[in-house]
This record gives sequence, structure tokens and C-alpha cells, in this order.
Amino acid sequence: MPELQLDGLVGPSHNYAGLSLGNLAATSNAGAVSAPRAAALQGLAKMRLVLGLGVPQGLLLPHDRPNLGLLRAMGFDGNDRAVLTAAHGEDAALVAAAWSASAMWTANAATVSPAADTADGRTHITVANLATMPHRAQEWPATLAQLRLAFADPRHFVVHPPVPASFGDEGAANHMRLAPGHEAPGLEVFVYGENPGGRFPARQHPRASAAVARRHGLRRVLLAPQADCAIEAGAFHNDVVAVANGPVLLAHEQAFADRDGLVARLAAEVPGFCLVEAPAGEVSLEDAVGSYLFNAALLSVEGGMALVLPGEAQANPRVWRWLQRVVQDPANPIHTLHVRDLRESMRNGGGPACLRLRVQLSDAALAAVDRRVLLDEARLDALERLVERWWPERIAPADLGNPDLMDQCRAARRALLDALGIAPRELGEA
Ligand code: SUG
Repeated sequence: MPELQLDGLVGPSHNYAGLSLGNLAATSNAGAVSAPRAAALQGLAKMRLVLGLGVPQGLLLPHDRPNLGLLRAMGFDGNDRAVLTAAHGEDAALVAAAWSASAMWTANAATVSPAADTADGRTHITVANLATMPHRAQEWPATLAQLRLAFADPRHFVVHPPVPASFGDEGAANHMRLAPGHEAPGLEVFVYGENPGGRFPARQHPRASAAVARRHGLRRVLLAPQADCAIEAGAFHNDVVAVANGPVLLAHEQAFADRDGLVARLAAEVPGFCLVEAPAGEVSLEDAVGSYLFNAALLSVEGGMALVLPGEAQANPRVWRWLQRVVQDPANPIHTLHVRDLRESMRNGGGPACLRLRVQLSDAALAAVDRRVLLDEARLDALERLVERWWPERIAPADLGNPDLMDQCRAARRALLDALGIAPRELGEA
């Protein structure tokens, strides 16, 4: 059974605004000059790698930014240029949120339960409300529209609106599925945060996780709390410290509040369960968060599994040494490490796993996905040329008040929609 990877194409407005408290990379790079063109090309190179590994690869589109609708709802009026200029003069932080390209991290787009796990035998998808961070809470309507376009066939798919915003939901970044293989019924693990009195917010509310599991009609579910120390160390999503694929859980020893209880349940309930764990004495939480080693894309490929890692994981000697041991150990199926430069996304706290939403599908369901979101080599070539032509080379914080940049970003996105043959009205846009 194939597992479609839907990566977010990095949008033309990618910038470093330091909007995410608890995301150490994002807050420490606040105010830096970004390189949207390079960022999108880095993402496309990763998609090309995954496609080359024999894994189906698609994309989700950047959202329309800056989000003038948000600024108008906040009381700014006049024509678009006037709205941007006035808002920037008064509340630059609000304007930065309106420009955010954070929809690129599609692990936060939705939670996906494959047909093998659900009561009605269809793939269920709940779009994430992303309610905890204002710059991310604006994403779900455009994401919902795209998911409804991509997964329109009701014989195979059910796309749900978000759970109520009173309960923060950050989608697949806090969701792991363990099963002997993609096609077998699995145990879905929803990881939530608590962190009472901590410096950093927990973003995934357990009620949101339970609601998603209920809506999807899941038969086998486990709710597991994240370790508060992981959140405090900068693991704002569980996928910063753990990743699962098939029967394999690759995780940091301190990722979960009740590590022993979780491991015991998985060992009892998942046939062939295989734990690949980094001991804190060898790889600290700080190493894990700084290198994003667990934010690897763990993929089923010919002969076993491969990890797609960011360059930062290779640059940390303790992390790299541990990874070498993992691939040499015949007790787990991970046999290859692929390292890619994703520096632009990484500097906002987004590694290889953040950039992709996984959708496990039967061949028939894959054939029912809207072809326009699927990639092949020729389409990747065309997208690279398009990005080189239209995406801004650099964005500095002061540029966010510049209406010309707004025009450029809108033109870039229009060119992308044209190239893919998607009309704005299909996404509910004027
Ligand atoms: O929500 N960064 C994102 C990174 C999301 C990573 N996703 C996963 N771990 N799955 C976030 O914190 C930073 C944007 C800024 O500050 O400009 C940002 O939104």
C-alpha cells in the first residue's frame, strides 16, 4: 500500500518573524533575513529525493499571503495597499502573522487515519485548527479547501472540518500510527501536551485528540502525554522527538511522560513492534531539538526503511554517531540515511517531517486523488523554474510593510495556480 507524501511548497512570503513561543529555532532567528526562493528550492529537492525512492509525492499549495482578510477583520480598511501600510505602521507583529508562510509545515495541516483503521473503511482526514498560535490559526480554511479538492471522492475519503478552537489541535505532528505494515489495521497514538506552569505552551489538547479519534471511527487508539521536559526543551510538537513508521518507533528516551507504559502497550498490541530509542546519556534532548534528528521522514522503501534527515543532524557528532549505529544494527529495518539541506525551513523550526503530511492509501484510493496535486519529475522541473522566476530572493522584516512585495507574492502564487491548472474559485477564492 503506497504512502503519499504531501509536502507544503514553501510560499513566496517565507520569513523569520519569531512568532512561535516554545519553538526555539523560530524565536532565535526572529528578525533574520529569509531566502524564500532558496527555501522553496530546498523543499522541492527533498520532494524529488522522496519521489526517487519510489514513494508517491504530492504537494499542498502556499496560502494567499499576506492575509488581507485578517487585517480587515482587525479593523483596517481601504484598498489593499492602504490596509497593509496602515496595519504595518500600527501593529507590525500582526502584519507579520498575516504574512506567515507557515502552511508549508503540512504535518500540521491535518490528522489522517487510513481506511484500514476506520469503522467505515474510508480514509478520514480532520483539518487541524492550529488554535494555539494566532499566525497558524488562520490556516485551516485554506487547508480545508485544498484537502477537499485533493480528496474529493466520497467513495474513498471523508474530510472533516476542524474540532472547536477551544481545544488546540496541531494535526499529524502529534499523531503516530503503528502497524505491521501500511495496509494492516493499526494502533493510532495521539500525543498531547500538558506542561502546567511551564515556560512554553502545550499545543495539542487531549480533548482535540479524542475528538479526532471519535470522528474518524477508530477502533484502536492510545492517548499518550508528551513529557513536560520535552516541551520545555523546545519540542513544541511530538514529531520533534519521535517518529513512527510501520511497526517502528524512533524516539528520544525523554519524549513521553510515561515512556515505560507506552512501550509496554505498543509491545503488547503491535505485532513486530520495534523500538529504536536514543538514550538521553548519548543524545540529549537539546541535541535532539537542535538537530531535528527525530523530525526525519521515516519511509518504507525497497528492502526496509530510509530516513530523510536535515543537514543539522549530520553536523552534530553525537547525533550522527548514534544514527550510524542505528543503520548498522540488523535489529531494525532502517538501512539508509539521506541528508538534505533544509536550512531555510529549519531556521523556523520545520524539518523534513514537518514539511510533509502522510496519507496511506490503497492503489484505488491513490488513483482517486486529484492528479493536479501529484508530482512527477517533469512537474518538479517546471515548479523549480517557476520558483526561480517568481519567488522573492530575500525578505527582511521591514519588507513586510512594502505593498510591492505583496504584489510580487500574489503574482507568484497566481503563476503557481495557473501552472497546476487550479482555478482560485476551486479553492473558494475570488
Ligand atoms: O508552528 N514555525 C512552525 C514550525 C512547525 C513545525 N511543524 C512540525 N513540527 N510538525 C510552528 O512553530 C515559525 C514562523 C515564524 O516565526 O515566522 C513557525 O510558525
